[in-house]
Amino acid sequence: MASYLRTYSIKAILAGFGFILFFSTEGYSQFNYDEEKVPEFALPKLLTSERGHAVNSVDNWVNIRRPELVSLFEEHIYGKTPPTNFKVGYKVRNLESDGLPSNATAKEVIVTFSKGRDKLEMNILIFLPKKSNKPTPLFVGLNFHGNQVVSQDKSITLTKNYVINSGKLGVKDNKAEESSRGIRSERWPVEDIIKRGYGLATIHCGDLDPDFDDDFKNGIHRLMDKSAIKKTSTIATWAWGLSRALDYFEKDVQIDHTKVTVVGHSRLGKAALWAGATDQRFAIVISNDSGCGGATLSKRQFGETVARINTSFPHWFNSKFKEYNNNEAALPIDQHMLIALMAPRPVYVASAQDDKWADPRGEYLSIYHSGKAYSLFNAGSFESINSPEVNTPRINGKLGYHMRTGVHDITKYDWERFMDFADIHFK
Ligand code: GTR
Repeated sequence: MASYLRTYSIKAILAGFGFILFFSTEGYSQFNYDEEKVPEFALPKLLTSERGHAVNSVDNWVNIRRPELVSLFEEHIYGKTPPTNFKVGYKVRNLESDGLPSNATAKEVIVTFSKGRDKLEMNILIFLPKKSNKPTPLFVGLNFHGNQVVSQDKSITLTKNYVINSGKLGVKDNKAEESSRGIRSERWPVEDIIKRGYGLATIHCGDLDPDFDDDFKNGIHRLMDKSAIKKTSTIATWAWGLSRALDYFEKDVQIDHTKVTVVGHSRLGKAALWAGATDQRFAIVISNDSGCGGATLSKRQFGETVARINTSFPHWFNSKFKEYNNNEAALPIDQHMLIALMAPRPVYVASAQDDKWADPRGEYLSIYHSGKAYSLFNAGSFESINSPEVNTPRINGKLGYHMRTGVHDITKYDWERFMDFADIHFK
């Protein structure tokens, strides 16, 4: 126990240190931000099967290419999704308080996964419109620092789990404090979402797997067989949690589980994409500034690189992905194929102009090239390889993209576009 605690705190200090380094300009300077200096690169062929056959029908895609690609992403990048052989229990706690958005009802659903005597709890915070007499379509996304950051309201449970240091008030030594209530409310515009007729559910990613490299000893990994642990990754585990939330939505009569949009920002956008790829029950998939290992192309040398992400965050991806450090050309897949795994469901990629680290151009190219899979379904594709102007969303069939002005963040502008997109497909 003592040595475990020691490892835990040393890792926490290192994680904090890495965070400071990451945000110092020095850490950035060695990376390429010059479009002119992007070396030529070749993308693997989306519509050619591993046996070299042309994939030219929906049938070929669904039965041959899609399963091949899911396996390739598992093998080379994300690892295996944790198993589902746990006993699952649900406990609902309605929140009643004046501090909650006036147009919403709120509840927490405590999902307990148990194996023998060991158990893990995941807390889903759900807001639904007060005035609704039919099942509500819902957005679901993970949060970085605990559900309490969404609203100042005191009735929301303050997470006791490890949170990453935010550089903002309210987190000390990777523990959330009372003052963290509402610190991210601008990222979660609950009232606006409810006004537009949607519900919102969020889960702290640290409930599933705390975001530091501990060789998978905590979170749901505690309950898993050793052999399975080695094959997974933190991104796959977060995606697994999103799917388990969807299991609950299927049982809740207030929620329209056929209209659940999975959304995520940054590292949690990577998780949203992998959740959408592995679980086709998600009706719409949205990536916000997810960058390297998310929506952007790995083979394009711009901003964050595979070597850098694997060094800073070794736990996010599987061990095989490390073989592509400074060796992206050898990767048999790239992220346009990940976006294509959403086909024919609607998918939206959002970038921010000044978020060069996430490579907005690479994010656009990724969704652009995924269009070939969407075309098999007559579900749209972008005509132009040129990125659209800033603040000018581009939508064609089931594909959506925008690049807003500003920095790495998820803003009211982003949410409004996501809801416009959901309106097109749901209403
Ligand atoms: C950065 C990481 C990015 C992105 C970001 C975030 O440190 O390099 O890939 O995921 O964190 O999650 O905010």
